[in-house]
Amino acid sequence: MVDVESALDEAGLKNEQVRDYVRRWAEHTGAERVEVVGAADDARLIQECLDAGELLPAGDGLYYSRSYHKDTARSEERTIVATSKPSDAGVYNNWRPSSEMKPKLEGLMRGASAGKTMYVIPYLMAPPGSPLEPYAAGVELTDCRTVVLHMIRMARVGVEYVDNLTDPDSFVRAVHVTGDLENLGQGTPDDQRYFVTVADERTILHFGSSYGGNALLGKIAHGLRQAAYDGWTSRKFLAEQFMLLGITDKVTGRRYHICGGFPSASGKTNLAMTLAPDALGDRFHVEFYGDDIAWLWVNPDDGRLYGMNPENGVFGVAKDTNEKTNPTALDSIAPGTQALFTNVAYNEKTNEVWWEGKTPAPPTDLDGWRDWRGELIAERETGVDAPWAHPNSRFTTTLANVPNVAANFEDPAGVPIDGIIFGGRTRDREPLVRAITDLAEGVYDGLTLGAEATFAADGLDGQLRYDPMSMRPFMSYPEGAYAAHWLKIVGEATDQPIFAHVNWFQRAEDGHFLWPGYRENLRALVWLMQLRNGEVSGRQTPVGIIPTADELDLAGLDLPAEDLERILSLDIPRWRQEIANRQEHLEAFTDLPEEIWVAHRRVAAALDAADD
Ligand code: GTP
Ligand code: SPV
Ligand code: MN
Repeated sequence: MVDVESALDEAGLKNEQVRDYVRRWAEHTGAERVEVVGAADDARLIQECLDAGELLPAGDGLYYSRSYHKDTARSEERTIVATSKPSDAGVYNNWRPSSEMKPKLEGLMRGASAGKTMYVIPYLMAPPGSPLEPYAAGVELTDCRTVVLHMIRMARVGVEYVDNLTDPDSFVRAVHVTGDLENLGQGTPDDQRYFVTVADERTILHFGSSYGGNALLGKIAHGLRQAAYDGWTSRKFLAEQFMLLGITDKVTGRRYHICGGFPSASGKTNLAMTLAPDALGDRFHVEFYGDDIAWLWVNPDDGRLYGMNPENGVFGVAKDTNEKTNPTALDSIAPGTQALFTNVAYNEKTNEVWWEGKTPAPPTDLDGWRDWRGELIAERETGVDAPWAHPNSRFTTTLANVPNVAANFEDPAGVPIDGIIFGGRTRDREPLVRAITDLAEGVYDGLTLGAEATFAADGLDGQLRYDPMSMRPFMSYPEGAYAAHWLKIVGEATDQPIFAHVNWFQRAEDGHFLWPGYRENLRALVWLMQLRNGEVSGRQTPVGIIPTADELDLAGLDLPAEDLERILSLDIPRWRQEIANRQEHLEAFTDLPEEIWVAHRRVAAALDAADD
């Protein structure tokens, strides 16, 4: 029997409820050792991973790992929200009774960590002192050492976060057991993996993966699914897959904060880390707060909606990250940052890493290069042009490494939100930006966010699907109640944010993007803030206010006139078709608030009345 008591004593972990939980799962999983970890253990754990071959050196203070080749993304169909209440079932949350799922997971996890170390990771998903701190503490148990290194970067980690809880029982119990990855039948009818959030017990049980959101349980399992459920049941807050950024107007001194949802792998990290385009750089400064999760609540002192990023790091898509698209991301993974790379290509002789889009063409000297699966590139058969890096390969680094991170990024007070934006990969129909000033219509717009699916989820790419508020894979309670909760929380704000829908991904018939995207996206956000201030008025359309060509600051941008015209206009017949799809999409949700239907009918009627 493993000596749990000494491990807990040695770490100074005093919380009796946490100790009970660790004891129970150490025994259940059959782990051989128990080790409590904190951020200060990082260097030692890195060295242990290097010694064991779990990490490879990727330059000074940079590390590389490969995951099992069938374990490279979130698995949506294996992800389940379980509770004791059938009324918690929604369209997207794959609800199952907890009485069915808990025994199943306990069965899979029994004895499954035999011979391994069980790491105990006490963490906090909030800046310390946040008003939402009571919902932010958790303890992940994992039998995978590289998961610990990722958690140390993505969350605030240490025993202090669970030893001083006002209610010693108010932490999320998050158990991760890797399982025998080579024998789990990933993607077959005999799939053994289960990723379950038992939301009404604040317990997360994930079995069968060591990748990303399947395994770093503070991130989306707690930070999104559990937190969304907690925010709803407490009636206090929203937890959304949103980026959060600040814009300072250096001329007027005004600061704006914008948050917003884009489905997975659709541009949150890139937008949040963006720099102003050179031509606008003298006037505007962009600050980074968060790239994947925002928790939102109303501050009763000033009646404004506030937001904060509960994470401590970035788990960013590597593909197409380069000097031009995202220079701040490159700085955040530069030598010395202790960044981790997963499933990119790796040169075993030079220790360099590469991914598609890092440079315009792959390295010409193939010597030493292996693809994400570990195969030598030089030995590929001719004609094989599979990507060197997995399309969902990632880098992991801390917020503090991002050069334009906001000075107050850890301020527990959070920041007041001026704008909420939604955007997906949509190759037609959606203009560059359309602003919405009505709350119900803004929420309606979020609920009807649609996008092409991406590689961030197993087996999906390119299909069009609705992804409400970019929360489809993270939804934990029924969509009707979710919409009502949005109306309630944001409705409590006396000074409400403006909403907008943006699209950086519209394409011409020949396939080229009509808008250059990346840093240039700031131009649409600046216009939105000017609209909120009443400095521009735009053009009212059936689906919101669109900028006129002369309102948009296009200084230094060489955009073909016909492309500009396309992204600032509406294809009305195409929009009328969309309304029929939306009707069907929304009808699937029970108890959708009447305000949302009113907004839908108003938009539909305005489109019917519009000229083609
Ligand atoms: P998750 O971490 O999966 O939630 O993704 P994300 O929403 O943070 O997406 P990210 O910013 O990492 O972008 C995903 C992909 O979209 C990357 O390959 C980017 O290069 C690409 N991308 C981001 N912004 C733009 C843009 O403005 N235009 C174009 N064309 N591509 C973009
Ligand atoms: C996403 O897929 O939206 C991510 C990566 O941010 S993961 O943590 O794997 O969910
Ligand atoms: Mn995400």
